Amino acid sequence: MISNEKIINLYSDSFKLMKNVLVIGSTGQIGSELTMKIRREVPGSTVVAGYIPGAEPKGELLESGPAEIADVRDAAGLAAIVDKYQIDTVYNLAALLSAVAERKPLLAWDIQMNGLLNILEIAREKNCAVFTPSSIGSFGPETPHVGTPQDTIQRPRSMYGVTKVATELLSDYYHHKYGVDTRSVRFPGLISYTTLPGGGTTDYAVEVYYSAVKREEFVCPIAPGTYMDMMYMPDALHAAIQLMEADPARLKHRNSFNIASMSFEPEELFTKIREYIPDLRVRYEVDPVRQAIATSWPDSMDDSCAREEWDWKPTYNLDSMTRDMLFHLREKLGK
Ligand code: AKB
Repeated sequence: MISNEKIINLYSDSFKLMKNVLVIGSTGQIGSELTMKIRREVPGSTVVAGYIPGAEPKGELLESGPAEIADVRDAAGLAAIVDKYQIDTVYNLAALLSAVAERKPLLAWDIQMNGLLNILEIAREKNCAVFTPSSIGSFGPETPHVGTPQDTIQRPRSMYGVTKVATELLSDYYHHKYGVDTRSVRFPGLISYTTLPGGGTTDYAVEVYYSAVKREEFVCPIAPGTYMDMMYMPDALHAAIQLMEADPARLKHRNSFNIASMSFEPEELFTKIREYIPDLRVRYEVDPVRQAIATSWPDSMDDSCAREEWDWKPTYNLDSMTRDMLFHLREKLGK
């Protein structure tokens, strides 16, 4: 066990800008944008786009930097990438989202838990910092739903939630026991126009923008009145970088910080979109699996610890996000 004093020294040494970064899951909803943002904005960084066969990087993501097969279940393959590029920071974005994880719980466990263990062991041996996102999915029905505190009951009933709580605990364990620089945020539902999410409970809040721009009827799987925390991707990316570059001496928490920017239920979102596309058509066909998950999640999280410990502050609200989403989707879809 490393003493507290030793850990503090170790951290002051490691308080530096990330340089050689591995993004595992670089072609997913978060990874595709995070990889490009670090490549563009962190001076002198090398960012390896990690992917699995069948989800190869394309276009700018492929052309603007190195790419390697990085399957979290292949410890030797990951260690070889860390050695080859002298990786100092790993963004571990490999995960099955909540609805898919309910259909494939064993695969979700394998990727989320065995994969994480591989990464943490490599980080311990090779001195890497590790960011593995948690989620509003780490909370459950007994959690206070409004103003959900940073430290509160976490008894989720979904496999996704179980793996997220275990991720938080295991990441903190490696930090306390071995001094591994693990840090994380609990992401709300993320809304973006570059890459679609796949199989989450909050996906409806992305898909409705596509339907609105394409002038197609939207079939909503979540019941009216169901509040969930949501966030626009630029704020989420900013959080993922800002936290990894925060002064470790200020961090009282690590795995994982509540971050929040907006909370809405389906009707509020549709009303906002109709301010810009008045003829948006919506029909409800509630999916019982997603609805049960959504009902068990917080309505709105309290993110005051993130604000205090590393100056977290979101930029977008529902209106500014909606204007930006519609602008970019019209361009992307040629509408
Ligand atoms: C999901 O809906 O599964 C994710 C999440 C909130 O973690 N978007």
